[in-house]
Amino acid sequence: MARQRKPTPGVDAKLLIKDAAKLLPAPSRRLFLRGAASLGSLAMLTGCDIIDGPTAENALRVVSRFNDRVQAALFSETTLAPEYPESAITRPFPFNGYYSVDEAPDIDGETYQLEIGGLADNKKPWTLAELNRLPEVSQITRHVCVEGWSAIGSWQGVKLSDFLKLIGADLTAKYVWFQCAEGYSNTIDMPTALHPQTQLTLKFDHQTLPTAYGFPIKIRIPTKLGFKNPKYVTAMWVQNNDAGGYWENQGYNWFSGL
Ligand SMILES: Nc1nc2c(c(=O)[nH]1)N[C@H]1C(S)=C(S)[C@@H](COP(=O)(O)O)O[C@H]1N2
Ligand SMILES: [Mo]
Repeated sequence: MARQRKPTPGVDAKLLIKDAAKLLPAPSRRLFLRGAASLGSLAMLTGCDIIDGPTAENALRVVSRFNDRVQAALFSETTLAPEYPESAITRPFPFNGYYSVDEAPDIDGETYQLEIGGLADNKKPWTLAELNRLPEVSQITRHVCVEGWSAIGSWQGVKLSDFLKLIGADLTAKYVWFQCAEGYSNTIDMPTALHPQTQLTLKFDHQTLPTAYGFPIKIRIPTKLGFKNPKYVTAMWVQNNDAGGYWENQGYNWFSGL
């Protein structure tokens, strides 16, 4: 016998179930929708009695955290994002930010320095000239934005795992946190930071990264949604605490893998 549940004020159970299903990773979503899609089964799946939360938003956050755990478990350092030929590059590549392109940060490349902090042996700041002398890697991959568009771009830069080793970062630390010039920020987990396609990007299509796409530095992570790819990066911290990020703090999935 199904246990009767008192409705939570402000929560439309049907809508909540629909939203929650959208957040679930595909295999569990199919199972969930095929079976009795109910708040009860959602609670069983997530291990949390979500309707005890005061708001639907809280409930969705619980599902989202569950999703993060599942995705983090599925994430593999050896699974590569697809790469594409030059002819597939989207031109012009779209700009996106929480402001218009003419309000994008205008950083002076001559005086710029990338600040290093946290659990790293060598915290010497890096100039662009120094970064540009490091061995270059290149990728043509798809960028996927939660706002409903995707585009294929060409990015060049330094393999982030090589850079982390170079600065003597503690590779057993849990997170890498990025601070951006205009206040945006982002935290990624260490396995993602060490993924072979995660790049400290200095160029777009073999040219200096244009202002629109994050000059002087973007962190390109083709295994993650667009908002986990910080632009205008000014500081990088290796740390064990999760400093969150611009969208994550507003309830978006932390892991946001593809
Ligand atoms: N500093 C900073 N980084 C950011 C953003 C931003 O607003 N500021 N937007 C994110 C989002 S939501 C997307 S989709 C991509 C867009 O990158 P693009 O302008 O190169 O397409 O940047 C991500 N990184
Ligand atoms: Mo995005």
